[in-house]
Amino acid sequence: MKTVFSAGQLAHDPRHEISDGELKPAVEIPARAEIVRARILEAGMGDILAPEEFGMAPLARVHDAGYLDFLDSFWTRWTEAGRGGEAFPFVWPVRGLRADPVPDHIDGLLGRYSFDAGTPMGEETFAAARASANSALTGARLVAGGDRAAFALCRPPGHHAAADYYGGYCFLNNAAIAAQWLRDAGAARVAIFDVDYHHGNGTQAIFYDRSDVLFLSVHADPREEYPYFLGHAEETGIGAGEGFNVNYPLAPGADWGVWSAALDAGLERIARFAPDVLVVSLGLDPYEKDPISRFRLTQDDFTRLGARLARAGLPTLFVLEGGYAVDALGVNCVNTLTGFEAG
Ligand code: OKP
Ligand code: ZN
Repeated sequence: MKTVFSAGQLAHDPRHEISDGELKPAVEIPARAEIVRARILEAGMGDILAPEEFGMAPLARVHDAGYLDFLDSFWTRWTEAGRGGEAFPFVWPVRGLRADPVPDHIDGLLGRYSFDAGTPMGEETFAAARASANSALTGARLVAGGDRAAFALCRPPGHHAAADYYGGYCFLNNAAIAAQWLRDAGAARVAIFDVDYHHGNGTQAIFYDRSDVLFLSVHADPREEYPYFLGHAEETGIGAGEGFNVNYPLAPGADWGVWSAALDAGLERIARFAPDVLVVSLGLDPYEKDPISRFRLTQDDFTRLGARLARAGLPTLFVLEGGYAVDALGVNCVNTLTGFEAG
């Protein structure tokens, strides 16, 4: 299958993140994309294409206009306030405070348009996030044009970003933008299956009231894990979307036996939904040696994952999400994709 990736995605190159009460080295780094790219070439998996430029319109189908303005003007506002380097929010409009009116000051804007303090943002962040979204959109166009599958090598990732907030290393929701583009290109129903270790709170929120996009997620129980405030089993959708959101929270420590049972349940739900296209939010952090995660998938389990996804028999767009065991990331990613191709 073809891969879509742009060197522009490397420009977001954070130094630090706030984690465990410290300023620690960032884990969502350009080396993640480089090692995946290298492994694709080494394995001879297929061509790596540069993305096409889709402009702002497909982003605005998913994200709030004020949020996109904030991302676009962030660096100007940050430097005009006398700051440089990486920005972190520190105040949020929680229960009882007002999210409107939107503040003028950059510190207020950072809180208004984020949900965590763990996500560094710098001068090149929005440009890199746009390039990442263009990779997802180009992959979507390949699949809409008849390719059985495509791989969007997206980083920064997307699944924690909602219509009007960033967080979890995510700024633009690549999978959601691609799914909406596929709908607009004529797909009646799109399923998004999120297999990242962390719940895809942003994607869930974007499609929560809709029956045309089915969202499913297998992830660590939010009682125990980030993002803590979404991803419980009882979240099944609202209004027209009731029954079209499916969460499979698992206790930390889940191995392939436990994990693949949830995967199979999700695939059965997808079969009943009968989508035109499947979008896979491909997080590789369920890996047993991932430094920030606590599931136990092995390198061979990712091959099995790809093969099971292939059995759904659907045109499939893979969108990279998390995965922080950098040395193993290329193998785990390509195992999934070649497992799909062989399956
Ligand atoms: C993004 B993705 C651990 C800090 C964890 C947030 C994790 C974001 C994961 N001490 N910070 O879903 O892989
Ligand atoms: Zn993750």
